[in-house]
Amino acid sequence: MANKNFYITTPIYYPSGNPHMGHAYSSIIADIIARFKKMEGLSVYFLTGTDEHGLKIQREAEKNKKDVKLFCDEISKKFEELTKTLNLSNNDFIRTTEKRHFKSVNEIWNRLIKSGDIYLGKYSGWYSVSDEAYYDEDEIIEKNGKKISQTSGSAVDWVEEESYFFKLSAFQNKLLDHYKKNKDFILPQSRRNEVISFVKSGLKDLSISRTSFKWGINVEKNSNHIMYVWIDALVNYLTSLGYPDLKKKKEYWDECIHIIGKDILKFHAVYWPAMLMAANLPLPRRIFAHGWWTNEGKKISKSLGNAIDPNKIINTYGLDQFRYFLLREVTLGQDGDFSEKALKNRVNSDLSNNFGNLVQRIIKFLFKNFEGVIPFQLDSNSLNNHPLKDSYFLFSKVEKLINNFELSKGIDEIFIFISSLNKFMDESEPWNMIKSDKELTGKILTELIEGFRVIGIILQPFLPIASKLLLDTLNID
Ligand code: ME8
Repeated sequence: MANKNFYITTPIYYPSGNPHMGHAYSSIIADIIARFKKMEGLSVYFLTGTDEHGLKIQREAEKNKKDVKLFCDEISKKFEELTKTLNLSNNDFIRTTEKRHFKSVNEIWNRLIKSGDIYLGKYSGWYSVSDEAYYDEDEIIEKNGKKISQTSGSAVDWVEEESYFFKLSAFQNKLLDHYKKNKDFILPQSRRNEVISFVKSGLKDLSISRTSFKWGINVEKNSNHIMYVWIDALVNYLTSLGYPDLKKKKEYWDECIHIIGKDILKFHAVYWPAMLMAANLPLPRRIFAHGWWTNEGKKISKSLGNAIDPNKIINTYGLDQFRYFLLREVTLGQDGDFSEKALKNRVNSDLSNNFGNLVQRIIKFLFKNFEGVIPFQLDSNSLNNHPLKDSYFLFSKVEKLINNFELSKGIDEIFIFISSLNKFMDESEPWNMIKSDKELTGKILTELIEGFRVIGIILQPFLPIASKLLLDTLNID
């Protein structure tokens, strides 16, 4: 029997600034999959939250002249509010400053000590506070007299201090073996290939503690060391399930999918599985890295001040409209470019013209001519060459696509069906037909409304508001 549990996570976001469209994107992808899995009858656990430690957050709080915990409280609240605005179906919102998380992180650290995978040494190298990441010399370039990371463009500082290390190098072959045996552990395949060549090129031990600042989880037995924020952050996925006590929710962990942006793939696909291997814990099932959004061709960045506020977009265009655009505009896994013009086009042509008008016209017509009562008894055997016939295969088609992370194609299929209903309506012209043949008109309307029923059901994970409205109008539970 198939496993009945399903666990899906978003990255936990840094509350260093207000949430923006990129954050909303990861969360919406995870929400659609979570809702779809629920519809399939699985017991779903969906986690999101905020990643609150590290020098980046400490500095941001200092810049704002705020106590760092109060600063996190304030911004984390905005991320939590966004889960409501986005109507996310998450079961938990985790904050890494919570007590439960300290307990869980300490347990992992102690396990790594016990397995002999942590040792004390001295780190000297480049570190980017903005990326909370270490870089090798060959990843650094000079721009306007400043050292920056070649991949992210963020400034780097030279760091030299005592540090604990994780023996990442010892896991190179085990990781490669895992990728080989689990072909869809990292998706899309192009990202998998990137990770494999990165790991093949050789892994160095990872510095996992710092002594030069205070905002983080102290190493219990050597408290002037603060754990590296990524070691702390990744463990959140276990904390939420009750770790170290996994008794109640272990089955979720076995079915875990991490949805992340491509920027944090190395942490999830290399560091995290190695940590889990060292701690003798099972690995997540899959890691899916989606692409990156730009704003009218420009990278979204704090310095450019061009982050798109999802609240504003939703207030102006609506939540379903925003969800639809993000999904339909780019193939999941690829990069996309945001512009209000593109959003307006999508919303007008697909949602309003293709979908909204069809439903409104037919329902109005039904009320005017049939007092809102479905006039005909549908016989599904008489549906040869009828667009409805295909609709009964739509669920399994969309299901396959979603299980393959082809969310854009999934929604595409639904809108192809909506177009075929539009064509059917145009060709059968119920508004003319009613003058000569009320019975046949009733049959056509019934068929169209049956089509709406199918659409209303299958659109639920994608467009929760519009689908609810449609199903409520049709009086379908
Ligand atoms: O990296 N396009 O947090 P973060 C698409 N705390 N997605 C984007 C995006 C964009 N322009 N900008 C951000 C962190 N994202 C860590 C994660 S997980 C244990 C710790 C999304 O606040 C995307 O999912 O910088 C990316 O991976 C994430 O936000 C980074 O959020």
